[in-house]
Amino acid sequence: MKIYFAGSIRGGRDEEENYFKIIHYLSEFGEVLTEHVGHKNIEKDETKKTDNYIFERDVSWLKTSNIMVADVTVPSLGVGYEIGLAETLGIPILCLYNPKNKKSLSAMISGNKNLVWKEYNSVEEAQLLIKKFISSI
Ligand code: 6K6
Repeated sequence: MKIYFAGSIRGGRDEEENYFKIIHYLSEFGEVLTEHVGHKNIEKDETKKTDNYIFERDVSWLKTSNIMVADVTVPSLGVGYEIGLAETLGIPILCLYNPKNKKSLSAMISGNKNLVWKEYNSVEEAQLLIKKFISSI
């Protein structure tokens, strides 16, 4: 199974450690195409690539993915775009939202019946939600 993990990059890296742990867990279920989203040095590694290269690469990965898991705790234009594209492509989407940041979740996510969104307060909770989501599809 190919898994597309989406998480904020230029939107802010506050949740970077959680991304890393969630990606590590997801890799038990299949290949996480975007494992670099959890890397500490993504800003250094990926800035060697052009924005157009990153866009084309990520969109082509998304098109081959079987599921998307998006951490929507930190608002990100890129993550929002990827969720919209995954919806259009009919890819099952799980959005994980940690309310600790006190940034309200966009109604474009919480009001969208074509995706599943869940709150989590710990990585262990996120893992359970992922397990349930994967066994439901
Ligand atoms: C890092 C720092 C500055 O530029 C970079 C390199 N950029 C990216 N590298 C890899 N994936 C990216 C990059 N920018 C956006 N993405 C994709 O969009 C990822 O798949 C993320 O899920 C999402 C993040 O979007 P922003 O708007 O928060 O950057």
